[in-house]
Amino acid sequence: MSDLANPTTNDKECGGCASSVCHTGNLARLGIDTTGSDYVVALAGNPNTGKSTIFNQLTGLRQHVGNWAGKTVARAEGAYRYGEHRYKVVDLPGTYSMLSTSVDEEIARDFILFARPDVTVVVLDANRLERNLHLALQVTEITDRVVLAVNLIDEAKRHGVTVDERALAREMGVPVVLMAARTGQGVQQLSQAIADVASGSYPLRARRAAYADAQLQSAVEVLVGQINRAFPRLPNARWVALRLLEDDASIIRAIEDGTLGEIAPAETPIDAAPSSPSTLVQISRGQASVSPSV
Ligand SMILES: Nc1nc2c(ncn2[C@@H]2O[C@H](COP(=O)(O)OP(=O)(O)O)[C@@H](O)[C@H]2O)c(=O)[nH]1
Ligand SMILES: [Mg+2]
Repeated sequence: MSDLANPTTNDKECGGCASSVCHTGNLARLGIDTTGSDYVVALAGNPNTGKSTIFNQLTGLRQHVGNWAGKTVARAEGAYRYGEHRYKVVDLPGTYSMLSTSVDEEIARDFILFARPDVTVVVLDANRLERNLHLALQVTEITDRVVLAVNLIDEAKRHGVTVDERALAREMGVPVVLMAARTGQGVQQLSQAIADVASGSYPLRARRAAYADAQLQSAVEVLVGQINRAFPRLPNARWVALRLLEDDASIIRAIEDGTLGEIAPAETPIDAAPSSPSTLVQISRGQASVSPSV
């Protein structure tokens, strides 16, 4: 275990020093200096799972930690260096679902979907693993560049709950790190897991839902083709197609008002593309009434 296990020492060293570098083992906290980052790391998770606590441990910054809703109003950014690479970390607002229902959730969802961070850390509460894994499964639908940080294991231990991180990593196909972030436990291991995923040295095999339904499968394929033509640079067309088939109001709105195009600007003007956004929505509505359950 590194000296990160003793956050008091680190806090004293860092002391809010956003400008100076604080070294802790292989990890150097770079505060707000995100220049020259090699990789972007997003911190996602349900509210109160310890995202901001982990953000602070990694960057040496003091993003507000507390337990009221909406405390991470926008996304906070900071940086650290681990080994030879610099990492920009983005502390996203708490989210229960990638099927966003609030502005906060939309910020988190759009960042993971469209800004395509090199690594998305999904922070989970070890005491509410089942509920928290719902979000983890939705994120692994979008990207397999994921690390699961199972936090609050100190509390879980007190409640007699143990988490088998190897079994979870096997099931989910991504690395799992057990953490008690408030005391710094697991921060070094998290940095290593992030480095492994960022560099591609971890053999990722993220769990994906298999769509056995042939009708659904072909509806998705038709829509993916149309979406790619309307928004050639949009990542995750498959995810957008599934949401359209579900009649997801926020995605339909983003297509109709052009926001989806702004997120990932088209290389060719949308008018010149064979499929316009409004045809897309019509096409999705014309598809067989199959309902994907992601
Ligand atoms: N016992 C314990 N509490 C923690 C741990 N990590 C965070 N907390 C506390 O959990 C609460 C929520 O943490 P915060 O980082 O604000 O969560 P966020 O909403 O996900 O950003 C705060 O009171 C933290 O001090 C941990 O590993 N163990
Ligand atoms: Mg927070």
